[in-house]
Amino acid sequence: MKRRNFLKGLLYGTGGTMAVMGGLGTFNNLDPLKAEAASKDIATTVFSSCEMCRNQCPIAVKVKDGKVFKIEGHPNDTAFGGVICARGNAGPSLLYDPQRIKKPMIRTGERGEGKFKEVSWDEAYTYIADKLYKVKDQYGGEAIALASRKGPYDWFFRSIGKALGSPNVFSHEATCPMTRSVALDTTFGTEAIAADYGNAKYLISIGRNWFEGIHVAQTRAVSKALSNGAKLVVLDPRFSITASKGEWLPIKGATDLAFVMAMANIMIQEKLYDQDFISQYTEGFDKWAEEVKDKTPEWAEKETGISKDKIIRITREFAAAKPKAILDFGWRTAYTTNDYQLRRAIMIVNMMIGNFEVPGGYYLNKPASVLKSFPDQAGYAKGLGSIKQPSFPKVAKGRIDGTGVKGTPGQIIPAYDGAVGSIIESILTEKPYPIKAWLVHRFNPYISITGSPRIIEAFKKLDLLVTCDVYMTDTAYYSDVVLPECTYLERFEPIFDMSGLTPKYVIRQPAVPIVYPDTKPYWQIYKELGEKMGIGEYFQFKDMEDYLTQQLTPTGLTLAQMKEKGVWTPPGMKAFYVRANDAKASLDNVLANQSKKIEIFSKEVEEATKQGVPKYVSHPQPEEGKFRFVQGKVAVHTNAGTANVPILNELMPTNSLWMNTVSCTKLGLKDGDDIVISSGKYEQKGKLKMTEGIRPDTVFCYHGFGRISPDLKRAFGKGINDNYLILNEIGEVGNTVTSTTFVTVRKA
Ligand SMILES: Nc1nc2c(c(=O)[nH]1)N[C@H]1C(S)=C(S)[C@@H](COP(=O)(O)OP(=O)(O)OC[C@H]3O[C@@H](n4cnc5c(=O)[nH]c(N)nc54)[C@H](O)[C@@H]3O)O[C@H]1N2
Ligand SMILES: Nc1nc2c(c(=O)[nH]1)N[C@H]1C(S)=C(S)[C@@H](COP(=O)(O)OP(=O)(O)OC[C@H]3O[C@@H](n4cnc5c(=O)[nH]c(N)nc54)[C@H](O)[C@@H]3O)O[C@H]1N2
Ligand code: SF4
Ligand SMILES: [Mo]
Repeated sequence: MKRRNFLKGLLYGTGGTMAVMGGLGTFNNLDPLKAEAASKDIATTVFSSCEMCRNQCPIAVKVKDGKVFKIEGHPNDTAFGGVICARGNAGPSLLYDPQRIKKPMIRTGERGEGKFKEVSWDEAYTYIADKLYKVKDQYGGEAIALASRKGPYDWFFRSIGKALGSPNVFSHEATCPMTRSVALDTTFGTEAIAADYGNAKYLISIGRNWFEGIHVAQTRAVSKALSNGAKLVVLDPRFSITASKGEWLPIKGATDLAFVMAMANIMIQEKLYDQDFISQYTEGFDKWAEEVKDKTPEWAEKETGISKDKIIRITREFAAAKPKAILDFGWRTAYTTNDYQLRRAIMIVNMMIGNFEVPGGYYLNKPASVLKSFPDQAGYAKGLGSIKQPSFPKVAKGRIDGTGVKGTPGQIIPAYDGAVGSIIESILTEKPYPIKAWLVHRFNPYISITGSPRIIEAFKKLDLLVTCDVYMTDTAYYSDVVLPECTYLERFEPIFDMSGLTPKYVIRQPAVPIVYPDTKPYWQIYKELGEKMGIGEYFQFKDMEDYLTQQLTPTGLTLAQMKEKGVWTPPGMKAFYVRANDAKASLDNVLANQSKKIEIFSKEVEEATKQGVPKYVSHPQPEEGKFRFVQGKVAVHTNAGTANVPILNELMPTNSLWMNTVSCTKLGLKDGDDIVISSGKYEQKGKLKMTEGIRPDTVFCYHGFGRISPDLKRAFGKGINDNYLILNEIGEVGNTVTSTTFVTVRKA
């Protein structure tokens, strides 16, 4: 394909491929021309940030006659280039959806029966407060768990649990990038490391699917690299949209570590690595060299199904492009129980080409707090303030997942995130002690954590389940109290620190007044609940404008400036890489490890996992008649979030199970057949998609479907819920495990 057509295809979707970025209208009739015509006489533009997924891209919201009619990318943000993705475009469709939850509700029937009564906010708060204090009195504060998708609401939401003496506060991270974060943390002493895709000349993706698992700035950066001639190699058992842009290697699932170790083996054999970098900045390389000594390309060919010649060629190409080459560290990194060791090995191979703190490699994010340590840059540092809070009561017991404070020997999972799946285990097994109340914010465990049937069992055992969401989700449907939040287009949120190569602050502010008068923003919900519970001292701000002002004061920026600009970066400051002009520059201000070295061998990890350097573990492969079941993102939906959003539901109302043509023929199945997928223990019905674009031993579906809440009227009962089939396993660093379940498939 010619480069220009290729790029056009990328932005607007090639034949058969759904639009990846931009271009979609936002009225229910999906007519871009109408939206364009309306934009000619706009009344106002409000700068804010998107929340159709957690990337929080800066946006320009077009408002006319008090209604949002269109959302565009923020025109002045270079990384995002003034564009948003299809989901971001669909914001107004969520905002005005009559199926949003509009009033607080308390369950009246049996759990899962769907009988609720509408109540006032005061009744809802009183009910929650009474039940929480009952649980606390009977079982202790530790019997209360809180889980949310990691985000700006954490401070407010978590304050409730911490004030009640609960150590069991969780983010969703164990279902997403946990293995990568812990790998970065244990190698570099910080997880705040990012990749400079835009300047890279060679990119290898290990399942990272930039064109469906979208982050607008990253997807654009990869597009930029490709249009500048960079080579892309994609290891994925499935032909993803990303694979279609480069050389596809249909690797056997769960064997990526063999490929990565073989790369290291070849680079050492052929002396292709950067010996100066390794000796100046790293420790433990010898132990790694020993570990990969027998991980030859011949061996890796048997494990991965990729020919040794290809592994050798790609390794040579990768090393030749050093340091502007990136072996990508992934995003949703929850494939196997030892995915963590894979992510460590990936970063070690990257460091072998010295692609750190140089353009086209990896770099430390540079927020104000980091800039302060670089004398040349300190002038640009303007750190955000935090809001005063009295100290929380001491907790009586340790966390249910056993995670402790970082730095404790044997302890590598960040306690801020924890292993969210352990909530379900604790409810069901009462080990190490039972969780009796669960507060859920902006998170849908039923769809998002593996083992959905067990999750329902767990819900049923609780004394209290509270969900705060914008929809009556599957988890909300099983809750005792449902709290309706207003959407991101109707609320303020804390200033968001989005620093990358330069510091960057982004605001979220209401574009329009609250649409459904009985919905509220989270900051108000948790402040009011706190006050009702007698723990109001943890919420020391009048309203969000006061909160934002407290945050901004130390920076010298005003709220009025942020409201007007939407995004702030230090004027005149250039992106800086510590080693850009000096390959031997000190990394002492970058590495946060005590050793101030990049730890290829880690004592801490040796103690925690017995793998001071990553070791290979061979995972079983499916026997004849069974298939490895893998999943992924689709460009027009977000995780568990958007299946019911009108426009996005219209674009893609359901998912299907991808199976290779050869396997379909063997089983006597054809495209579009109604099928039953079985993991032995659990079954899901679905439709079959016959394709050449997947390994014959693997099946795939897009995540986020198979919804059981009838109040999601558009999405209810459509498609396959992957997590219903996936057998629950918890990985080495508390991660969920989503690529090691085998299934059989038959005609329905
Ligand atoms: N449009 C859109 N964009 C999103 C999201 C969304 O829901 N929709 N979600 C956001 C979030 S939360 C995240 S975490 C990111 C996720 O971004 P990515 O991690 O890039 O996205 P996934 O689609 O989950 O990637 C999974 C890919 O890995 C492959 N895979 C499965 N098992 C294996 C294996 O063992 N080895 C290899 N090599 N490949 C395997 C699957 O076939 C699939 O193509 O996307 C973000 N952006
Ligand atoms: N098998 C399998 N499991 C997976 C994945 C997979 O690919 N395969 N993907 C994993 C990944 S990468 C992730 S990140 C997780 C994501 O898991 P979740 O965090 O559960 O998913 P989200 O789509 O982010 O949406 C969470 C909820 O937020 C709600 N929401 C949206 N806006 C608002 C708001 O303004 N306020 C409130 N209160 N709620 C709001 C949505 O309605 C939705 O119910 O799932 C993980 N689970
Ligand atoms: S990636 Fe798309 S949905 Fe996510 S925040 Fe950005 S524009 Fe919104
Ligand atoms: Mo994620």
